[in-house]
Amino acid sequence: MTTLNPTLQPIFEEILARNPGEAEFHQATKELLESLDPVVRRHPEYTDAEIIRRICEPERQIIFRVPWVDDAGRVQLNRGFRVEFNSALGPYKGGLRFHPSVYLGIVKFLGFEQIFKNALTGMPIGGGKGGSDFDPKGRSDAEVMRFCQSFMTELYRHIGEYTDVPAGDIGVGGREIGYMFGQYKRITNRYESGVLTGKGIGWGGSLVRTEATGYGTVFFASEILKSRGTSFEGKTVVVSGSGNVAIYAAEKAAALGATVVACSDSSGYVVDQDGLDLDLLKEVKEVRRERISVYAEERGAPARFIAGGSVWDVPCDIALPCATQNELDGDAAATLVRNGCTVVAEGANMPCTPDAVRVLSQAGVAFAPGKAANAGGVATSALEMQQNASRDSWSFVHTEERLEEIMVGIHQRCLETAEEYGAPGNYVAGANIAGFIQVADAMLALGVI
Ligand code: NDP
Ligand code: 2IT
Repeated sequence: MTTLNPTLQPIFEEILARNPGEAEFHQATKELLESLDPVVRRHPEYTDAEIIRRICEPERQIIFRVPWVDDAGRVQLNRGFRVEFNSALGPYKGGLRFHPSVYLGIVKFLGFEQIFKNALTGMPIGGGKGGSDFDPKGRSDAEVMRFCQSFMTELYRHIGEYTDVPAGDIGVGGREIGYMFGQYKRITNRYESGVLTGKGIGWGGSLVRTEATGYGTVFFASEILKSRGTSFEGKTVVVSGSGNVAIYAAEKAAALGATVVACSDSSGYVVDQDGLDLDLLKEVKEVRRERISVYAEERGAPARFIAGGSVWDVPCDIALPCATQNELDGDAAATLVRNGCTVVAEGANMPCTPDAVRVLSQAGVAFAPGKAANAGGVATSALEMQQNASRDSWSFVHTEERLEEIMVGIHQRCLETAEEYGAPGNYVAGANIAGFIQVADAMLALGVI
C-alpha cells in the first residue's frame, strides 16, 4: 500500500476508521487523495480549513426501509439509500442504482466521485447518489412499479428541484424514473419537472439524455485521439456491459468510423467481428430486456456468445469499460496492453482497479477516469434541469452540440490542470485536481458549514 504525504495520510486513516467495511469508498477517496499532494503543498488554506476532511464526509446520509408486495402477494423488503454528499456548487445531483450489490459503501463511493465529476462539467450541481439492493431482473413491470412507488414514498421528503435531483444509474432507466416521478407528483401534488432527470421526452425529459453518457465518453476519447494525431476512424473498439452507457458509446464510436467488436453482460460476452448490429442490440436489451446471449443467437455467425470469461481478452485499439466498478483488473489491463490497446476511457464509474490503472499508465496507454470521461450523462441532466426551469425544450442537434462542447471543455481542463500541477498528460491528476479545487474554493467561501 502506498503511503500518502504527511498531511493526507492521517486523513485517509481517519476515513478507514470512520467508514469500516466500505472498500469501494476507501478506494475512491484514496485515489483522490493520491492526486492532491501538489495541491496541499500549494494551498495551505485548504488544510487550515480542513477542506479535505470535510469533503470526505457526506453532508447527509439517509437509509430507509422499502417494503413492497410482489405479484404472488408476498411482502418483499429492500433497503433504500440516498447520500447527499456535497452541495457547495448546487443541489445534490446524481443517479439511483438498483442492483443487489448496493450497500452504503457503493453509494458513498459513487456519491463521492459525483462531487468532482459534477464540478468538472462547469454546471451548478452538487454531488449525491442513491439506490437500493432491489434486483429488477426477472421482475414484472407491475412489481417494478410497486417497488418504485414504495421507494419514492420515503425518498420524496428529501428531494426537490432546489435540494436534491436524482436520475438513473444501473438498473434505473426511463421506466423506473417514470414510476418514481409519478409517485412524487402524486404525493406532493406538484408537477415539479426539475426534481428528477432522465424523464421521458413527452413529459419533461431532454433529448440526448438517453445517449449522453455513452456519446460523451466517446467525445472524450475522441479528444484524446485527436491530441495524439488520430481518430476513431478505422479503429477496433471493445465496450463492456450492454446497458445504457455501453449501447450509446458503441453507437457513437461506430458513427465515427470505428468497428465495435464486443460487448458483455454479467453472464459473459459477445464477439462480433463484423461490428455489433446496434439496432438488434437495442431491440434485445432495451425493448425486450433480454440477455446478450440472445443477441448472439439472433445475429448468427460470426457473432458468438462466450459464457463467463473476460471481454478484455478481445483485441482492440480502444477499450471503453461501461459496466460496473472494478470490472477491469491488472491482468485484464496487461492483456489489453499486449493486444495493442492505446486508449482506455471509463464510461462506468471506477471500472478499472488501481492495479489496472497502474499497468495502463506504465505502458503509456492514455487513461481517462470516469469522473471526466462519463460526465456527459450528468451534464446533460443539468441541461434537462435548465430546460425544465425555463419550460423549454431544445432540439437534438442543439443539445448534442452542448454536450460535445462540455466534453471538449472537460478534456481541455484536465490537461491544463495536470500540466499546471506537474503531471502533464495525466488525466487522473487533472480531473481530480480541477474538480477538487472548484469545490474546495466554494467551500472556503461558504464558511464552516
Ligand atoms: P445499465 O443498468 O443500463 O447497464 C449495466 C450493464 O452493466 C449491464 O450490461 C449489466 O449486465 C452490466 N453489469 C452491471 N453490474 C454488473 C456486475 N456486477 N458484473 C458484471 N456486469 C455488470 O446501467 P448503465 O449503463 O446506466 O450504467 C453502467 C455504468 O455507467 C455504471 O458504472 C454507472 O454508474 C455508470 N454511469 C451511468 C450513467 C448513466 O447516465 N446511466 C452516467 C455515468 C456513469 P447485467 O444486465 O447482466 O447485470
Ligand atoms: O454516474 C452518473 O453520473 C450518473 N449515473 C448520472 C447522474 C445524473 O444525475 O444524471
